[in-house]
Amino acid sequence: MIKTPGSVIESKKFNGEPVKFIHASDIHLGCQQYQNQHRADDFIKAFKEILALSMEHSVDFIILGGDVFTSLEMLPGKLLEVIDMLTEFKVSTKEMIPIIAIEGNHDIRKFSFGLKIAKRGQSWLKLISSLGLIILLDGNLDAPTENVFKPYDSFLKKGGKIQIKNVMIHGIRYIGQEPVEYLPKIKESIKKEEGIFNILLQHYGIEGQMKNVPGIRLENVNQLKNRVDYLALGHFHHQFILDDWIYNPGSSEAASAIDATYKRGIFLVEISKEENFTKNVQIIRLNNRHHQWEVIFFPKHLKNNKEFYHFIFKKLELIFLNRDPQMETSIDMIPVLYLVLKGKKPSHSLKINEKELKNRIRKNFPVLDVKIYQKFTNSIVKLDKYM
Ligand SMILES: [Mn+2]
Repeated sequence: MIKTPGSVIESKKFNGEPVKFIHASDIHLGCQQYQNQHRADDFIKAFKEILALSMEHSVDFIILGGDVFTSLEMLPGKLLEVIDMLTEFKVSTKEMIPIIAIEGNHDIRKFSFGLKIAKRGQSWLKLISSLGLIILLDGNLDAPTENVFKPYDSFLKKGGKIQIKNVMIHGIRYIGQEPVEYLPKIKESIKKEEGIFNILLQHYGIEGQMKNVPGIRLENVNQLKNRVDYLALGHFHHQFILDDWIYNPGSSEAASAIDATYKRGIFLVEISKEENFTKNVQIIRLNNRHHQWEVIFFPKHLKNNKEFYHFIFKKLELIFLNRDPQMETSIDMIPVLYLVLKGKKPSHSLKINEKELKNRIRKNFPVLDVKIYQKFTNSIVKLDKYM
């Protein structure tokens, strides 16, 4: 069977053969965390792992729920790495695993280089879609309902839906954090066809799944339920599954220190049909760099720099005493260290130079980078809620 991304693959009924796909989101390619080059590579590495898993499990397609790129600013070398990786994937899979994506708020940011963009909508995803490396879906909400989800045209590289085996994937780019007003139209535009499993790819969260982050209320999104078999979300970096039909995998790499504490990963989904469709959803945790949180408690006021460094280094030596010897040999194995300083604040004469402290720790211990949180009891900074 000849199958090119973009073509509508033959529509035969499920004959017991299941359809498999990977649902990932929020890869944030181009993220330059802590201005650390190796950290930037971690995001590309996470994408690479998703591609490798898709081959290992022989999936039929991959869906990405937006925020594939973190911003419009990206170094040419990094973009080339992404293009080379996708080209190699396309060749080695003989184009049998199409990657289907939508644009998230980060992909189509309002600002670039600190300036507001006059014409919003440019994205790196559009660029790699025009190179034929991914299928970018974007339903047109301004069109009449029958034309919102036009079948993907692989020549024009445009469309709102694509059918792979008996799965119809619909997608619309980011349209706001709470796009409730569009839901009735989206519902009307999705056809429920006998023997077809409907996926809707969207970039928003569900209210209550992350504290203080806006999202759609579950009761509102429920109106889509009789048209959509699998609502594939992106946006919230925290993983959640609701009522066995709403799925959000979370970010692929930790795009912030808080992300590192969330449950995140990807979904490997298998759909089969006997009487009705059955879904088997497996949660896969990606092999991300380790994020190590350590707390050092100061039982008394330390008076000078020498005492301060001596105290911290003695504690760190204990912490890293039983480290995996592999850590020393591979830059991929060493963690990002989040160091929380608690207890009695060192006396005023001692000024903590965080930059110097970080550099000295990096020089002496197997850590990729260090983030320091000063949470002394008499400091005015409030304790983080997740500590
Ligand atoms: Mn995101």
